[in-house]
Amino acid sequence: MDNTNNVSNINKKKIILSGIQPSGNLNIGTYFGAIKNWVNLQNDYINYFCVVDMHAITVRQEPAQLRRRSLEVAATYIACGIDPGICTLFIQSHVPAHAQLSWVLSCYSMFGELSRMTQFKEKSEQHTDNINAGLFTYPVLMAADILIYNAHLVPVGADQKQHLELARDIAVRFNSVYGDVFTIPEPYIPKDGAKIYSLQEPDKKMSKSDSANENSSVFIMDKKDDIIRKFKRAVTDSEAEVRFAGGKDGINNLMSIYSCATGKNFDETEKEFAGRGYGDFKLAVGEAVAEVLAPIQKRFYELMDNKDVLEKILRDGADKAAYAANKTLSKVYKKIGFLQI
Ligand code: ATP
Ligand code: LTN
Repeated sequence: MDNTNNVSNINKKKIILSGIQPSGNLNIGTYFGAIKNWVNLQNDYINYFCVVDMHAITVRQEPAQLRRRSLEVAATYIACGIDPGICTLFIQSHVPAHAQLSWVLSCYSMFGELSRMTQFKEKSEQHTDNINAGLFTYPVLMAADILIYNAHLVPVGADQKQHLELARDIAVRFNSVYGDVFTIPEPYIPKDGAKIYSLQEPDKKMSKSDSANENSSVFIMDKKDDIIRKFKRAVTDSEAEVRFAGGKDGINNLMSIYSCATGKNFDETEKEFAGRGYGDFKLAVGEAVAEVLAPIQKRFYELMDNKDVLEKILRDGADKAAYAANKTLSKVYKKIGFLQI
């Protein structure tokens, strides 16, 4: 890769990188906000998709569960349609260069800018007993994940926009001192599904580490009956009109989810459910989501029954990723003046 993107750009595909933390069961927010877009983009890019286990330990994880979830998240990527034949899939901690670059970048990241990160502020409030330094420097490691592959595009949900901006600022700052070392990455935030909200508190993001109310999130691996039940219980308003409008957070969220699952726009949905109650609509959303998830679940269980295959994909992925990452790291080490012998 070696800065290369500039040199032989003409015939070369651009690079995508993204990742998800193995910090809980994946929900439809992660699917519609992130993974579905990776799948749609993968044929047009050089792709790196990782399971960011080092980010996950910024919050306490039970070791056996972290191990299991790391494999499950990788299996979910493939089950959702990520093709390991054209994408490099790997576990973040298997490529030590991410942590090495992260240290260097932390010396080019300012205390003030890290203090402004909303995710840090939110997680500090949720985990008052464990406001560790990793939680604070989390976005620096994320910048390293991205910059080490010279990624052009980073497909994420809207909540990650601020972290992406920071990664860009760090890259620009570094380049202004040492020349064109890093590609400046762009976020790719989908129009539909950029932020899926909790079914119980529709002004809050549906979050995989929110275990307070099991009806808040629909998980990718939920059974059809549970999916339908959760949508039936979704919080809405006292009107009975399926219409996208201010003050109707619950219905707006269900309309977004319906649009992600069926491809129908809001006008079409309003017409389809004109004069019908919320009960009918909620059932239709539940059925549409269950239909999208059914084939993903089937593939997931097949993959989990073939752990050897999955582990080989991840081993090969880590080798390929490490090769690219180490090239960037060497270049950075040279630029900043680390002795090469
Ligand atoms: P946690 O709650 O453990 O912090 P999370 O649910 O926010 O995790 P991440 O692993 O941080 O999930 O996010 C994975 C990807 O999915 C990111 O690109 C993120 O923007 C996206 N994403 C997560 N939740 C949603 C959501 N509710 N709507 C849209 N995108 C989402
Ligand atoms: N912070 C991201 C996860 C993440 C990520 C990345 C996303 C870690 N490293 C690199 C894109 C690119 C989140 O979703 N919470």
